[in-house]
Amino acid sequence: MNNWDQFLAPYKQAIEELKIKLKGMRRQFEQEHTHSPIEFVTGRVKPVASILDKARIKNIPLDKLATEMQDIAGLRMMCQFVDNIETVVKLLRNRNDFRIVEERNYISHKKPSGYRSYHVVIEYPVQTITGEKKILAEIQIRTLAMNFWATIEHSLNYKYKGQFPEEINKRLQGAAEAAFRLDEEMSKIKDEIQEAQVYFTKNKETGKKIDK
Ligand code: 0O2
Ligand code: 0O2
Repeated sequence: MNNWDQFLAPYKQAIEELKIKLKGMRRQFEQEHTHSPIEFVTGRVKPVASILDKARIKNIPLDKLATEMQDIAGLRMMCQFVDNIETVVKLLRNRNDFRIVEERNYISHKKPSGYRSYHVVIEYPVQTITGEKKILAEIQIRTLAMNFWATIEHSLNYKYKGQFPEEINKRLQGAAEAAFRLDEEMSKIKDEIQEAQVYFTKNKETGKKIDK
């Protein structure tokens, strides 16, 4: 096992465990036949090349990665509606299996790029054969619309290395505004949507054909 494998092993374990735990929250809502504020959960360990890039850009010494790079382990919880985000954050605050060390609200304070999301940084204890190891992980909570925008912007960022041509920049700002309005519109018809989803789930369970 090389040094990176050794360093990243507890992060990998944390991601596996946390994915099961956070997906479990969604399953519990489903079992109770209540609308889940969580649509889906993803998780990843940051690739070594991205860790090195970020360390260089942010001047983080490699021996300080564990304390200064908070998103080596990263999870995302996607929600349908903006007000689900607060519900999810409260659920996270109530858990006893990790400690929240920081919260960053990029929804009330969106980034200049147009990025919106709620970030919760946690300290998570991983049990290893040599004892407990506490690692930092970042949970990003966002709506499907916020996720769509961030995913597209992230790929463009990769291509242009943050130096967007003016035209692309304008389009991205416009798209961020459109994603914001989409969230607003969906919130306005939330009750209608959730009623339809209950109807759909019930019919799926009973295997009945849905008449239009
Ligand atoms: P299901 O039944 O599809 O909901 P892995 O690393 O492969 O072991 P995982 O969780 O399979 O773990 O992969 P990852 O990449 O962390 O998460 C992908 C999960 O997010 C998958 O669910 C996808 O279906 C779900 N997903 C991704 N994009 C979307 C999306 O746009 N909408 C919805 N509804 N789900 C999405 P699962 O866990 O395979 O289960
Ligand atoms: P990845 O794995 O490529 O997504 P900074 O990096 O300076 O923005 P910091 O202190 O690391 O900030 O923490 P922050 O901003 O809370 O979290 C950084 C992560 O948030 C990024 O990780 C992205 O996932 C996401 N993010 C922040 N700003 C933007 C943005 O403008 N556009 C998009 N698409 N995502 C953003 P990385 O490092 O990019 O890693």
